[in-house]
This record gives sequence, structure tokens and C-alpha cells, in this order.
Amino acid sequence: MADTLSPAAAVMLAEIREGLGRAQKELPPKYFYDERGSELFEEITRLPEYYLTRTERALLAERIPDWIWEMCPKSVVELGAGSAEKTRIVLDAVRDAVGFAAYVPVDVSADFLEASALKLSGEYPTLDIVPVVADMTADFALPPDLPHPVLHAFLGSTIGNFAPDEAVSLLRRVRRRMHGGDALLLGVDLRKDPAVIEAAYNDAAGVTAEFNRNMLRVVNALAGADFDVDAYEHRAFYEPELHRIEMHLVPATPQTVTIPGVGEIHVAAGESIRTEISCKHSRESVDAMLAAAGMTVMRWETDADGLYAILTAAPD
Ligand code: SAH
Ligand code: AVI
Repeated sequence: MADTLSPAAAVMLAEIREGLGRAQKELPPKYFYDERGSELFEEITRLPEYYLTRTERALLAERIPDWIWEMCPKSVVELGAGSAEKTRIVLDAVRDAVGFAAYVPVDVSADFLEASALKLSGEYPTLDIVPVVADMTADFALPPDLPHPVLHAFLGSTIGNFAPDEAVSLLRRVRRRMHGGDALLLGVDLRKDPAVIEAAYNDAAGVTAEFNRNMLRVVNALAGADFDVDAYEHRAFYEPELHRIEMHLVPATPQTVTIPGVGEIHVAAGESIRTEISCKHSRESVDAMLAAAGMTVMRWETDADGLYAILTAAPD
């Protein structure tokens, strides 16, 4: 079977094998995002408990027009763009300040990305929109000759879904693409009362639970696995020492899963598969992460309740 696998399928099976082989079983969060997962995420962003999206949107609406006038980017590259709903605030400001510009949304969710790029092309005739389907944790090519200055946008606090060392590697990769005058626009969720964070990842309507379980459907579809999706319960809890919330899937009864190319995986009753970490930051942790990647904060803005921050950073 291994001989007939595409390189992408081989990487996926290796990731799944490695993740499910650990003492704490794990699956990478990028597998949340098939079309259904992307739609469920959009639903999460509208939940009353999920303060992140609306807080970031309000901050962007307040600060972005001025920040974009200062930077005048001729290209915007956005990592994990998704629906790019909040990015419209950035794109409106770029259109008003610069006129013609390139917009490169990068995302692993191919169908969802194509659909949002098509919608945006109709709305922004002066933008050259070039979607790139890629895994941002690996090296990938951007369109050649993007006009500078380039604004690298990474919104939604998606940086928090990477452990500190992975986040630094990712930001270093961004830094390597930067010329003088380029900038990073980052959204980060801040540390706060754990009860507020736990509520955001355990919504009353159960959308986050469905989003979490959807990962097993994605792995079934992509890898031909036979996870009994309904056997798993959603669990999300804050780890104060690590400043992060974790999402897990936990079966009430023992499970045996067969994954072609990986083999049989046993999940004991009450044992968990970790599907996501979402790290929460402080000004100090952001400064340290950016310093390790070779960047310095230029602008920093938080909401009145200190829930969330947006910032720009420049290469050192
Ligand atoms: N930026 C949007 C969406 C955030 S959801 C917002 O702020 O609302 C996270 C997005 O990152 C999803 O669209 C998901 O498909 C994408 N994503 C997750 N892991 C990824 C990876 N490894 N490579 C590329 N995109 C990824
Ligand atoms: C995309 N990412 C920043 C979200 C988060 O909050 O960590 C994904 C998510 N997980 C559960 N709800 C939303």
C-alpha cells in the first residue's frame, strides 16, 4: 500500500501514526477543517461564549484604518484565512489607502478557501486575489514577485493553536520572507479568568463539541479510518501552568480503530485523544515569541476588558 500513496497521504499517515502512538494520544488540529469543520468554526465565531472573534473584529475596526495608512502595504498574505470575514476590515483599508494590491489567503481547507476567494474577487475588483492551499507548518511557495511592502496577517488567535516552539518556528518562517518595511499583523487571545476561557470552549449549544468530533469524521474520510465518532465525548479544560486550554475526545467504552497503513489503535475507556491546544498570551509572552523569531512589536492594542490583543510587528 505504501508504494501507491501520494506524498501528501504518506505525510498524513505518518502524522496520524506518530500522534496516536504517543502516551498522550494526539491528532493535529488542521484535521478539523474540512468544509463542514470550517462551517462549524464559523458557527463557533457567532456563539455568545466565544468572545474572541467579536473582540478581535472590534479592535480591527478601531485601529486598522490608521495602521494601514501608516504601512501602505501593496500585498497582504494571510495565514489560516478561513472565511476572511474580519480580513475585510483590512482589505477595505488597503483598497482606500493603496488602491491596487495583492491578497494571498493561505489555508489548508481547500474548498472553503476557493469559495471565500471567489466571493472576495467579486467584492474587491482592485485586489489581485491569489489563494494558496498549503499547510502553514511546512514550507510552501507564495506567488513570485509579490509587491512590497507585504503585510503578513495571522488573525483569530490561530497562533495559539501552536505550542511555543512551533509558534516560533512558524513566525521565523514568516520572518525569512520579510523585507524591510514589511510587517506582521497578529491577533492573540490574552490570559484571563479560566472560567471565561472554559465557557468559550464548552458552549451551551454544543457546537464546539460537534466541531471537535468532526475531526474524527475527517480522519475517517482522509485516511480510511473507522472511528466510531459518536462514541467520543468532547472535553475542554484550562491548564493554568501552560496557559492554555486543551480540547480532547474521550470514549466512555474501549475503542479499537483500524487505520489502513497505520494499523489497529486501542483507546481505553476514559483515555483521551488531544485534538487542540489554544495557548493564551500576555504582552511578555508575545514579546518573547516575536524576539525569538526576529521581530519587535510596533503597535499593540487591547480591548477595555483586556480579553484580546491585536498588534503589528516589524523585522529586527
Ligand atoms: N483567520 C480566521 C480563521 C481562523 S480558524 C479567523 O480569524 O476567523 C483557523 C484557520 O486556519 C482555518 O481556516 C483552518 O483551515 C486554517 N488552518 C489550520 N491549521 C492550518 C495549517 N496547518 N495550515 C494552513 N491553514 C491552517
Ligand atoms: C482557530 N483557533 C484559534 C480556534 C481557537 O479558539 O483555538 C479554534 C477553536 N477551537 C475551539 N473553538 C475554536
